[in-house]
Amino acid sequence: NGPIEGLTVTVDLDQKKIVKFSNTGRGIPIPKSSNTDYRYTAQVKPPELKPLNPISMEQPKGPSFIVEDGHVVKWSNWVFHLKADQRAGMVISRATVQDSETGELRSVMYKGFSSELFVPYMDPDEHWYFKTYLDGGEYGLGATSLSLVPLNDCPRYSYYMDGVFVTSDGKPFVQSNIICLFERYSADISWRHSEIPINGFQIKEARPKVTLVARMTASVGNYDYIFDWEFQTDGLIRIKVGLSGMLMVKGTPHENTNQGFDEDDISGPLVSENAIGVVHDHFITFHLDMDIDGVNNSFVEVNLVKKETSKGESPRKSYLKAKRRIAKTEKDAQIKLKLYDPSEFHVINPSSRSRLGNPAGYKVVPGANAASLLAHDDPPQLRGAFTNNQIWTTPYNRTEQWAGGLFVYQSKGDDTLAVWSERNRPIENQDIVLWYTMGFHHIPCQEDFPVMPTVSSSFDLKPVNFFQSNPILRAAPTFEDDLPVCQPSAS
Ligand SMILES: *[C@@H]1O[C@H](CO)[C@@H](O)[C@H](O)[C@H]1NC(C)=O
Ligand SMILES: *[C@@H]1O[C@H](CO)[C@@H](O)[C@H](O)[C@H]1NC(C)=O
Ligand SMILES: [Cu+2]
Repeated sequence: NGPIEGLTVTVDLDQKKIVKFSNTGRGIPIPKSSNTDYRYTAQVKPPELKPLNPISMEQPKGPSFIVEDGHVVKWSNWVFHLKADQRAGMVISRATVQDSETGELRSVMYKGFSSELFVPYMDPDEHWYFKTYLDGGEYGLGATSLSLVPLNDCPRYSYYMDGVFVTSDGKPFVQSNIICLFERYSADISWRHSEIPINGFQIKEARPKVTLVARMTASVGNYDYIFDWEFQTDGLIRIKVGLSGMLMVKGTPHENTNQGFDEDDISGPLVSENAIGVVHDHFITFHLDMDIDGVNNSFVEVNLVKKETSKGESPRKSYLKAKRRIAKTEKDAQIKLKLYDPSEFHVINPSSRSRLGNPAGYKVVPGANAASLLAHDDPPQLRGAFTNNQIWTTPYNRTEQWAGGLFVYQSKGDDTLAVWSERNRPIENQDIVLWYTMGFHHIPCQEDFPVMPTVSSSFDLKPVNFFQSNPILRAAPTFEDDLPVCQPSAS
């Protein structure tokens, strides 16, 4: 199943005619298929590792969440609506969290989903230049989703949800078990503090972290994407994307890097005999319609500015100061991430104030990221221009949901987030949508072949002056008696 390199047939679908036939790949062998079967049942050699003892998380009283009407999830202090969409994949809407003082449900996000996924390959060759996919609009992150594998994709006690989609001829169909919902205990600590004993008096406090995860995967051709929305009791939402599956490889006459192999002549590293892993990027853009305590919100950049002291003022020469700037219009909220000029990015409700007068907010906390370095006038980058910034904020507009445009097949980039944002509309104290793009540069390596171990990145939506104080201060620790030690059942 290796590539037949250098063979491209161009078909005019309207005329149903082959309009071009190009075969420049003579002399490039088809890579051997040996050692590429990744099915467990097809393995002939023993596993690389001694198998680990069985491990799982037990929930003797069952999970703590409930799902009402098939979609409304209630867990701990969270209530939200969860569904699968043919194009966006998983959609979280009307996410509300309980106030830690009053118990009242407060709005955090009206709707959040992955709006587009852009994957440009870095090879200008006649057979490769067009491999610049918009996987959301061209294939669909729900349409390419298959039933999850119990115990391996999702743990025991998961709740599975179906997607109700439509075929290309307009008939409805059910894609079963494509979302799973489960509680996660990964032996992490949600908070702790201990104090050095003074007069024999010691304090040691620690709380375990248990979270709720909604997961959906997409198998878009060769690649697999794993989308997680993870909810924490401290109000944080972590959005994580994992990449696995198979590389799209390019055939090459080379079997190894010894003979006549010139890195400058090829578009990526050799990952197997006669197969190159072409360098490429992945960008996933999220539409996050934040509604912090209501629809009218503002985007605030809190910039850390370096200050220098004047002579004799202090033994210190420099320090940092946080400076807030409210974005008035869209262009004030076009953000390129910078390590040496850092900022926090808050969405606040200026009319919802804490007892101290701080506006209630959530901040978007970027994780590992990568920016698109293609020329802005490169045709694929025009179509993927929503990756020109990592963060954008637009006024809510129901026809501006899809960052690459509503119709992306053969699009030229005239209906992208970059085009909408160029209008520079007012965004202060309005119903606004925050857009965050997560990016990966992928220089393949041998370990990525034949199937890649998962690579992932995430970003957080984290409360900032939303609660009056630590919202899980009064959470109970776990005691020995809370956890039965499970024994294997007698056979
Ligand atoms: C939001 O602000 C708009 C003006 O920008 C106003 O017309 C609307 O009433 C406000 N909505 C709420 C719920 O406060
Ligand atoms: C809403 O979006 C569409 C498509 O971008 C645009 O034509 C329209 O002008 C927008 N409306 C407003 C009020 O910005
Ligand atoms: Cu990749």
